[in-house]
Amino acid sequence: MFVLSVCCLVGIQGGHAATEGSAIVCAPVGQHSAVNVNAGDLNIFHSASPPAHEIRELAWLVFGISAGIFIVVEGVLIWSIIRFRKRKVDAGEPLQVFGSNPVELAWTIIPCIIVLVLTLATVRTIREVELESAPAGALEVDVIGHQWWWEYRLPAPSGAIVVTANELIVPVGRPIWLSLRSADVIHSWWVPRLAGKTDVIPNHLNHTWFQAEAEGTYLGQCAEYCGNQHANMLLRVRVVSVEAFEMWCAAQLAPQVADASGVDGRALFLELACMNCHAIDGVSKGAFGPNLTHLMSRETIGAGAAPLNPQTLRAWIDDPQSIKEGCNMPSLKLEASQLDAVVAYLLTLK
Ligand code: HEC
Ligand SMILES: [Cu+2]
Repeated sequence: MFVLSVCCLVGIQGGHAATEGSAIVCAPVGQHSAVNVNAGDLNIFHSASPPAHEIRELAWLVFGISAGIFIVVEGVLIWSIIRFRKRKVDAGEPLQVFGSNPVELAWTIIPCIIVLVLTLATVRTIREVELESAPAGALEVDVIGHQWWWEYRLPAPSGAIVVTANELIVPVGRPIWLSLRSADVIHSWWVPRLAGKTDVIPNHLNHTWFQAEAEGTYLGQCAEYCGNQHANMLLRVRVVSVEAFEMWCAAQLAPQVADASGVDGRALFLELACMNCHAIDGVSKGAFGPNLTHLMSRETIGAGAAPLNPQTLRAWIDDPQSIKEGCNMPSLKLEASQLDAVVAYLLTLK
């Protein structure tokens, strides 16, 4: 019992410590860390969506029961240490009890009831968190985990599919049904304030859902160790109004505006290896790296490794390893003039 209570407490407190605090996702962004794009609330107790509420309530229940057990067990322990401590005048041995049926029954039945209550509460939570199929009216989003970034595919109101990376933009108040797949190893999609962790497994389709109650940016991170840049595989869900979502979709589907500043860079993008790994609508079809069609609509680069701005973009193209060491994009060792042209082109991808 004592072990059980301590384990429960440590478990809960561990979970608490790991989710509390503002900026625990400290990406090593090197010299680009002026703005901390990853400061945000990751506290499971600040839930903002039905599955996250369920998980929070269960966490409190388990914590409450464990705390009760802890207080009773520690109380009796401390009481007996004081009551039966060694004294000058020996009070004799405490009462020795052998084979007392009431005592044996009490410490068998009470823990069984506690375990039963916890099991039932957990099963109930799992049933509410894990739905069999998409809730009515849900927006159905495909999520694909890659080492070390997230691909999203979601239908715009027109039915056309928007493909983007690392930042999921969804309308407030609408259920979001995620279908999760992996392109390589096991990842886990976890945005603590919206939903629990869901494993993203190669050759296996998993689902999860959330329904954000308020607009804002919700942060998360890959929660299953997936290789050397696992810590920089961050999640960003931007919950916006229905109108803003529709506008965002329209902008994502809009064709590129031909811009003179991008002409040379576009040619280089096609000449260099970039096009083999990256898709840009109407330009290239590479699928190994993130879709860059509307790159500049994102807030971060490299799945939260740094804020996205012209400086970090240039540093990234020059040498991605300087921002995200070990990531799967090589430095193509471009000359300064090539770098300028490619960056100028990427900056037109709004
Ligand atoms: C071998 C494949 C490969 C090549 C070649 C390649 N990239 Fe990448 N690129 C990637 C991968 C993989 C990522 C994602 C890295 C990560 O976040 O872990 C990436 C990320 C990026 C990003 C950041 C996207 C985002 O939203 O975070 C940009 C911009 C980019 N690449 C541009 C380029 C350009 C320009 C070239 C050519 C000069 C190029 N890439 C060549 C694989 C490649
Ligand atoms: Cu991962």
